[in-house]
Amino acid sequence: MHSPDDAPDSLPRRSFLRIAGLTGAGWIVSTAGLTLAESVAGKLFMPVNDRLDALLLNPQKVVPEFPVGAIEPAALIENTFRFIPRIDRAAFRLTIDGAVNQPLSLDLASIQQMPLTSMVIRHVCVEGWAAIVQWGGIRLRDLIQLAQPKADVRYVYIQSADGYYESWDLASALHPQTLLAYQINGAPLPAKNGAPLRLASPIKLGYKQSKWVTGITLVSELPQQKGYWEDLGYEWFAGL
Ligand SMILES: Nc1nc2c(c(=O)[nH]1)N[C@H]1C(S)=C(S)[C@@H](COP(=O)(O)O)O[C@H]1N2
Ligand SMILES: [Mo]
Repeated sequence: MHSPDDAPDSLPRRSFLRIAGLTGAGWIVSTAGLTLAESVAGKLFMPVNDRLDALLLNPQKVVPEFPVGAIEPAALIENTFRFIPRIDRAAFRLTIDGAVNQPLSLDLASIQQMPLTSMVIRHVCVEGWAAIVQWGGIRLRDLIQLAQPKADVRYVYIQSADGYYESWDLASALHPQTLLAYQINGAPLPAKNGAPLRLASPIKLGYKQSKWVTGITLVSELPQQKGYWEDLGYEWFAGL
């Protein structure tokens, strides 16, 4: 009897998972015929994506964070342009597709087994209010790396369950403080704030931080429609 760990590819797979801090069999889920672990291991043998590596390895400026005591739970104003979508958590899948070598479709359990990052940052809405918030979730860069972007990828397009859409430059999406959050102020993210998954980052204005994210598409060119508020005249980059 051979366990899957006796397979010839188990050595690079296991060592890579250890390097990435992603040990644990529970994290291995099926994605388009490959297990997630196989897709991670596959990265070892893929041609190097020089531009992506440069973005990942170049230390990006980290925004100073606040102590937990500075959190302002009452200051975060819900800002929902249409409605709060109903999302069935059991059926929920986050897709990562577009110009990638390994498209992904991940359930919430798989996402929550990826390394958790927590940060206390200031959320700034263009409408003139701000709030210090603690977000917990996974780094968007970890997901993007797993999907193995092709060399011509320059933007990330984000689709939400309420019809909201956004696009980010790749460098900002790969910033170490750009999270797909599922916790707020130490508690599970409520529906009104974007459950099960929303973007959170100290480097962009609030409207860039899509709630109810369902799809992430890596693209080389931006479509005509760049973002819900951008298409109404707001700035696209919206950096802080
Ligand atoms: N899908 C979606 N994401 C969204 C919005 C929205 O209406 N729909 N509003 C944006 C705006 S303008 C802000 S300031 C923040 C507000 O997040 P909050 O409702 O959790 O405070 O979400 C952003 N993300
Ligand atoms: Mo906003």
